[in-house]
Amino acid sequence: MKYAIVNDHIINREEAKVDIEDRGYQFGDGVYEVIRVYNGKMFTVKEHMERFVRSAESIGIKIPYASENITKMLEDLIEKDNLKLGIVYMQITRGAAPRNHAFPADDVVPVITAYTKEMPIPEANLQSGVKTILTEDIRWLRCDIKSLNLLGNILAKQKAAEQGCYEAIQHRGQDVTEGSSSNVYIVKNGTVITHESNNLILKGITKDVILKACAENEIPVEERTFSLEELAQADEVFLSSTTSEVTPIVVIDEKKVGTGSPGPITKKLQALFKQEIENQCGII
Ligand code: DCS
Repeated sequence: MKYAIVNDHIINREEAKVDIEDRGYQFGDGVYEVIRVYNGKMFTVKEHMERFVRSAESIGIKIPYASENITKMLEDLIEKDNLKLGIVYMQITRGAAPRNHAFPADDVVPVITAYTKEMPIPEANLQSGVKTILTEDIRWLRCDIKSLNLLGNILAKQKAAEQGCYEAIQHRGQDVTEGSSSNVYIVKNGTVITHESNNLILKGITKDVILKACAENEIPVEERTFSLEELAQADEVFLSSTTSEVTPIVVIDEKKVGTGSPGPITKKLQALFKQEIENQCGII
């Protein structure tokens, strides 16, 4: 889109430049968020801002602006770009300093950047479901931090893409963790099962919305590690993320999940998720 945020200014997108010694560029030393925009309004923005602060704090970056001020800037950016349906991408790096692994002196100022992008609701995927592959989770042990370091994730996603699949479901040995950019769930005998939010996965904001909807609608949930065997035996499988919402998974490694089409609990959760979007952002 036309504009970008760099620190506390909204500038023309073409004028936004990166210092070649920015630590985000050299080390992936920073964290990020992707926030959905429906009807020109950010969905679950408070939760995204809280996770942004938490991720930054966990790697020792102090965000130099109050969350409310950043939110206000993002709202201004969305308005200037006239974005109705899409996302905001936002990141913070530790800043630019002569290359050295250890943190630079305290006077180095973190760099925040953000921009918007139009993105439709992935209706076809929501309707029909997507194909996936399995891949070993080769990432580090702090996947709870929404780090700019995404090598493990991008290699997994690329492997999926090369096989004509939408997502890679990662596992550590026999334990399923999450997708390369999504949380993964199975449904067995009416119970929704998904990995507990610990250091091995990202605590998805979409996941929180889904689990709240389950609680409010008496859909049983188990937040625990589940195995590849349980995944193979599941009645339904789905994934969730800011951009993918609640997407049914209908194929894993070329094998059909359940009947091979989106299941009833997945569809119910899609409807509840849509309801929550409309509560926050209006009819879509
Ligand atoms: N797990 C991983 C590894 C992710 O990258 C994401 C989101 C999620 C889970 C789901 O989290 P949210 O529900 O909060 O989106 N990834 C973002 C991304 O990189 N692009 O879009 C969403």
